[in-house]
Amino acid sequence: MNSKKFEVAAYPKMWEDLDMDVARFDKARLMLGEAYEKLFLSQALRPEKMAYFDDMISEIFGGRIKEILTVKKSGKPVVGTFCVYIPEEIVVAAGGVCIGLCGGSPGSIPDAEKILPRNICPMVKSAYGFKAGRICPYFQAVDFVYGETTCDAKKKTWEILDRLVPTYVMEIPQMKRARDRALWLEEVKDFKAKVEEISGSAVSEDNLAGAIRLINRKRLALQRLTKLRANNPAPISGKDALLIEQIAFYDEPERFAAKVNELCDELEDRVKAGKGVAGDESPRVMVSGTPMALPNWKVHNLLESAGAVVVNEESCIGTRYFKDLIDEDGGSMDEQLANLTDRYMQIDCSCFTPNDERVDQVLQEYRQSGAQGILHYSLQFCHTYNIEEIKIREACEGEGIPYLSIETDYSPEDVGQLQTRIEAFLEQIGN
Ligand code: BJ8
Repeated sequence: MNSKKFEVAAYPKMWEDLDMDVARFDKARLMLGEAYEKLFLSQALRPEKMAYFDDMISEIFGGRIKEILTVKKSGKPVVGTFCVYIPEEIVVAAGGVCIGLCGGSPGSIPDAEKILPRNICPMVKSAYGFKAGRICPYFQAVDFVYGETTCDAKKKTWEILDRLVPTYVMEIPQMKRARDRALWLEEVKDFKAKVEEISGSAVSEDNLAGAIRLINRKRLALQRLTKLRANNPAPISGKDALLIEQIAFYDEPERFAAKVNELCDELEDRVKAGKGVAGDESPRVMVSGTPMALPNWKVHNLLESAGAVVVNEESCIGTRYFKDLIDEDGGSMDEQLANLTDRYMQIDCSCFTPNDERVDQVLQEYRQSGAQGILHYSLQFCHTYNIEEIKIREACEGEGIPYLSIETDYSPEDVGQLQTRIEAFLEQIGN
């Protein structure tokens, strides 16, 4: 156990320059530090190489922002996104930074509810509230936000968000026919044009090829981490793995991939030594469903506090983000954009209909992860995941997989009730 007092570093002058509500944000900073210390640093048998990711959290509102502002000052684009459909390779090819903006905190929801309806997804409200309340330095640093038309809550919120920060919208098809792929390719080209407009120069074939290789390396490192989690005893906790998957959306990709690989080297040694974070009799759970944006650690914390170990996240902050790579063989710009489009069309978000490949993917990841049960996680008011849950449940019943479905938000109100249900579920796994 790490006895060092953990703190998220403060950069009040920089926050002021970013036109933030500094006094309010500073309280959030202190709360994040306390929560992190309690949930993460108190874990037993943590891998030593988690130190880098602890530092990333410590500098989440400072060091990384400075790096991003340096890129911005050089005239390169800084793009905020909310969905894994936005092709970060194009931003990286332009020398810019692509930031997955957060929407995982209850603290910003009251700001959103001043204007948005209460009965929409907490992730959308949280994200909007961060901008409305001026309490996220990343939001303040971006040149523009690129939204998408995946779900109704998001696509209508972008119209309102545009009043606060330039917000462009990419149309994501809802089916996967040839004509949908053609539409998507055109949207990718428009996105590239927007990024080029901000950076003032065209993305070259060589730069795009380099960016594709780089982001593939990042996804490969995350794939390696996921494979290591399949060992029993699990060499890393689900909480730490989720944290790394969350950091993937805002860290510098080259460095991030290298650090994940260093961690994986350590985990490989642990596996060889039969060393894990929990005993090999601990119930192994796979979580599937809606993304858990930083700092949403609620369900992983409940599961692992109850003695389970989470071994997989079938989610966009999880395998849906990194299971597919872009073919690196493309030479011309057209070939590369076609390869990129093909890769992104494989994302099995519930906004697609039909989306049966997700059901197959869940079963495949269940088998590969060595999990003993699946917890389906749906954010409140997320209609597509909530309804698709029916098919996931039926598939699990068909395969005899222990299964629990929960629908929740970010508030602590249902924690007691969830705890009871989770404990019963873990007992079922244990029998
Ligand atoms: S590709 S999962 S990141 S859309 S949970 S905001 S769908 S109401 S997050 Fe997502 Fe892209 Fe799909 Fe992935 Fe709406 Fe549902 Fe909220 Fe959601």
